[in-house]
Amino acid sequence: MKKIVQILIFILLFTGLMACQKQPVETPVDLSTIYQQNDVYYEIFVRSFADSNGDGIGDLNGITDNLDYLVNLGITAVWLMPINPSPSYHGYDVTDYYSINPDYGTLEDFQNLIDQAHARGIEIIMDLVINHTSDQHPWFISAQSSVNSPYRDYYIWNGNTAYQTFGGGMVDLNFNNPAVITEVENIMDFYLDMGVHGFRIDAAKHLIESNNATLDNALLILQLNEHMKAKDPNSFLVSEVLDMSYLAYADYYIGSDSLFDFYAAQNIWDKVGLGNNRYLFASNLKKEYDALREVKTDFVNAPVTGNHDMNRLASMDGFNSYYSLEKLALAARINLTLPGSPFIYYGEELGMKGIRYEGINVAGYGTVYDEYRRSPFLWGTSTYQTSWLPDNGANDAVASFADQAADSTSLYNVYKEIIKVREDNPALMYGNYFEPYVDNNSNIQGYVRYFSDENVTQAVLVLNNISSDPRTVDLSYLEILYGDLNIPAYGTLIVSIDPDLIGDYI
Ligand SMILES: [Ca+2]
Ligand SMILES: [Ca+2]
Repeated sequence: MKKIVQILIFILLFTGLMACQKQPVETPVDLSTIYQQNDVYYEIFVRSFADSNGDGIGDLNGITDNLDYLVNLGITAVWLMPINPSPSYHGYDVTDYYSINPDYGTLEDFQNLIDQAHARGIEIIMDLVINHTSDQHPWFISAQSSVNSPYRDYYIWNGNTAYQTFGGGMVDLNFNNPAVITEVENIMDFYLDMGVHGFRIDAAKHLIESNNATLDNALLILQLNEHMKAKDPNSFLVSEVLDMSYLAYADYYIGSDSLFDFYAAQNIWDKVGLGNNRYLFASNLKKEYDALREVKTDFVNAPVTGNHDMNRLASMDGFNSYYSLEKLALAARINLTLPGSPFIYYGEELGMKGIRYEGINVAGYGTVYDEYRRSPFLWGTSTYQTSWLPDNGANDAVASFADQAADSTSLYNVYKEIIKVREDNPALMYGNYFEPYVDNNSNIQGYVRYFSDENVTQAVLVLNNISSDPRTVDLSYLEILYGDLNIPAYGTLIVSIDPDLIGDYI
């Protein structure tokens, strides 16, 4: 008995010491195996990421060869932008849903990528581009050739002209035809059987054009998601509803596991970047989360600071001049402490720049629009460097991965550190609890995150200094998980708080 008491005292002392060293919160089980929809995502434009065979074009084997890059950064899941054959450089107009763009590799390469990623604890989701096909897809070629084609009703006709939401030869599929839904379910099954974790539904609000489009689309996505869940209950479906108002996308939680949080993104751009109405930051987000919770209590949001359809964060007004690096770092720390599964667009961790051009000619390439929002990742070494797009000098002043990895103060290392803090603290990683800090003002914007299940209960307070002056907070009695009580300009402090005393902080 005495021996057992000694052991217990030792364990208590030992765990106390561990806590002082900011070790991960101790849990009897690996929570990531329970909450499989919570990940830290990395969005990859395959053409620009890593070239394995020297043709200058990124490919699947290049990703496989660089999975350790993702592991070292802390990434646990990847969103691959379209990888099916397509006549366009971006791939958002598919000609064959069952094979791989030859520039990117083969189905065998994709299987190998999935398997190698799984071996490192990384899941893969795919872009599911189903609002439209390419007008070069065999379905459409047949459909256009004859009103008697079995594929005629796969599309939406006005006379002999097929409806296009986006133009450019992207012809909309007809989701009033059950055969089209079956085709999509078959495509999903094909890739789920290969081991993908789920899908990102492209252009979700355009799938069905009707007077009741939001509900019609949400219910269509629900049908697809239920099909997927019957096959894999842990799978993940995130819908792209490109709107800056949460009121416009909240109802898509009817069928989606997750939605990109463009409202939070816009608040980050506006409050952190431009400094507008900073005192509203946390309260705005609370309003959004409360609205989402009314549709789906266990919503898993997908916070972002940008994606391939937007000018890169480092090129945005407010982020491209004074305190640029500090603001980019704060945007990252906010994005990675919000509820859900945060997404990082490749190159954001380096502060890469890039904007849209309205059809200018680039020597050696041709006419460009969104290409420079999706430019080659900056490895800093020739190995794996992609070069399909001529360098326009926009990133001349941006340090490469090789340089940033060696610099402990780099943006890359800010990302790496805050991702680790998120993954070590269940209050940040799981659940969607979010309440604004009681003493928020126009400089300090904080929020409490909390998580509790049968394995662990934890609460943390995240304080962001959205100002160019250092701010000192009087919380010295709390355990610091990240940062310093003297919060530098655009800095972040994360402290552990007693879950029973949350009421003192909100
Ligand atoms: Ca290649
Ligand atoms: Ca449509």
